[in-house]
Amino acid sequence: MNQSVTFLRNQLLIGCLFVAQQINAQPTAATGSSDRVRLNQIGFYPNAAKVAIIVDEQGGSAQPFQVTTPDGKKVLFAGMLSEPRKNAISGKMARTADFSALRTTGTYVVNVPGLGHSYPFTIKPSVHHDVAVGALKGFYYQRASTELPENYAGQWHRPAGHPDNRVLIHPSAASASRPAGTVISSPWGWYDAGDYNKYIVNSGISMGTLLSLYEDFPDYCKTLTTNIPESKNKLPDLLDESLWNLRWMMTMQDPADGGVYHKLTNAKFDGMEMPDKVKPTERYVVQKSVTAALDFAAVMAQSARVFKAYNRELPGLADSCKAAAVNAWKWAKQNPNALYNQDAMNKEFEPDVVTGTYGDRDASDEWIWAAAELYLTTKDDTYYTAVNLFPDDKTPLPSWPQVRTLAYYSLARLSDQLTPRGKQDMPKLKSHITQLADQFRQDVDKQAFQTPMGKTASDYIWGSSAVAANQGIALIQAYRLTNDETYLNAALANMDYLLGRNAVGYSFVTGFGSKTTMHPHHRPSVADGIEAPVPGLLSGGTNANAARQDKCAGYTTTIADEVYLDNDCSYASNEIAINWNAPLVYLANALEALQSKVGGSTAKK
Ligand code: 9MR
Ligand code: 9MR
Repeated sequence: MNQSVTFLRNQLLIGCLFVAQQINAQPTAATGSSDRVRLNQIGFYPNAAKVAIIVDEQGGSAQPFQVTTPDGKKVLFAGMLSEPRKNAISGKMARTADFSALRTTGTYVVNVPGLGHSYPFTIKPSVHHDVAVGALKGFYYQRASTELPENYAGQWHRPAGHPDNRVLIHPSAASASRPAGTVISSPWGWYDAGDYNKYIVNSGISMGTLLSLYEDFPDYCKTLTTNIPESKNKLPDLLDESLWNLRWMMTMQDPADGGVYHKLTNAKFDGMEMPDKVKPTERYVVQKSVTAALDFAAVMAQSARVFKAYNRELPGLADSCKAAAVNAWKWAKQNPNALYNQDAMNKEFEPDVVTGTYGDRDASDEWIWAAAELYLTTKDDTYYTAVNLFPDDKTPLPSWPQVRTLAYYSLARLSDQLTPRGKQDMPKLKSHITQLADQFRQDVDKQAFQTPMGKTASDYIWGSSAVAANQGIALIQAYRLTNDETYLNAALANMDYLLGRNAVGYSFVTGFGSKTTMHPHHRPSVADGIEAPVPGLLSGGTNANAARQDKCAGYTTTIADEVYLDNDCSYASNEIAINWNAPLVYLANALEALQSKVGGSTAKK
């Protein structure tokens, strides 16, 4: 920020404080809390943009607002609401209360005379620290095959479930050395979501996202502690947590041929019971798939890099990961058409499997991701040239069926380690990433909620919270390439979205915020008899098609950015999942790591 801007800002602040005192001298009638004031319910960094959105505003006359202590007695800031802006999705009008100039540490509310005040929030450094740590701890609560003792899990402690030490080879996965019914051991890993199955494809992007957080911010990540059983060992907790799932993933590779089973699953979903209370039933590994093999190869290759530094603590692990990656890649080369098609599989084999499919009709992006990670780990150009890294000008937002851009992130991150062949493409690669981020950053100030999330109704899909978080990651990747803080400010705005500045007024992170998801489609949260849901889990969130998809009763609207039901029947808008939590972990922790760089109001460009 240049000096004259700082000066103007200080003048404005002094002016506001002066007005504030006057207002204080003539107190307005006290108003209660209002759900119409939407903001990040956790709070704001002192130097960052601070915005609340007043929804359902008809507009008209100029209207003041104040930021006060929660008791309303002390006014810290006074300003005017913006002119109304139209929400392009709902057509509803909203106004902005921008109090970015208030930088004084404390806990406050935004008060709109005649309307009411917001939930309390805090302005302080490291304001997202607890939610950043809590989201990572969320993975601990998802651990399969282990007890969660009270000293780590608090009131959510529970006995072990799903030991997975006697898992059957499903007929679809039979091979010469492992005929159908062969028993293998495949314990550990994280439960995928609200269900208790374990899926390689979804583990792939989740692991890639967490390991990328580590590779992007290693020093910061070493300071993160989550109070898990491994907290006292020499590894950062982020890596210990990732290892819990990595070790499971390794068991999913057939040592005979390098192929990787698509998932470890029941034939049917478990009931809504605790892990140790579900009806005993067979667990199977099913068909090897090319998407599973390639996502696995990418994760193993990246793990080989990350865990190399811990060879003393984990002797041989990095080498095993590298070998696993190479073997999975070789299998994929021999089986490029082995897509996972559950319906076709069920026609051919018994028993039918009806759990999550993570089926994907196009593996070209998985090829790109695996090739890039293998190339970065081995420095072998043949991986790089095995695929067309830039099949078109697109840079798709990462999601479980679309992992191309994860390759771009990794190549950009390690650009100083590329071979000459890879270096050639760097300018192109960088422009792919910045073009993606530019789409999200563009016109944020024209949006009703002042967030990149929700510029288009198509953002509101199953797991839309992860759309917001992954947009945030794309913006942070662009910031890392350019040092342009406007990318960072836009990423922070999506954090605000997730924590309450949105069209439904919920913080989608369990346990964080005043009005937050209480009834996620999450078996332990439903069955444990504890009122509070397991904390640190990201609800999938608003989903325009949820009513049709889960047929839960109680949806009251079809407006795309408002279809959300905090009810455990709503698995299409209120489940939790590891591939949604992982980008939350990335976004929250990256913002914490970069907090000294965020700044300015959203209006400043
Ligand atoms: O609990 C299941 C959840 O994890 C899945 O996302 C969802 C869609 O596949 O299915 C849920 O299971 C429901 C099943 O599909 C239909 N019968 C009721 C199950 C629990 O609500
Ligand atoms: O996240 C998945 C979403 O993209 C799909 O539309 C949906 C239906 O196939 O499935 C979601 O994944 C679920 C998985 O199939 C089973 N475990 C719970 C996942 C989150 O709902």
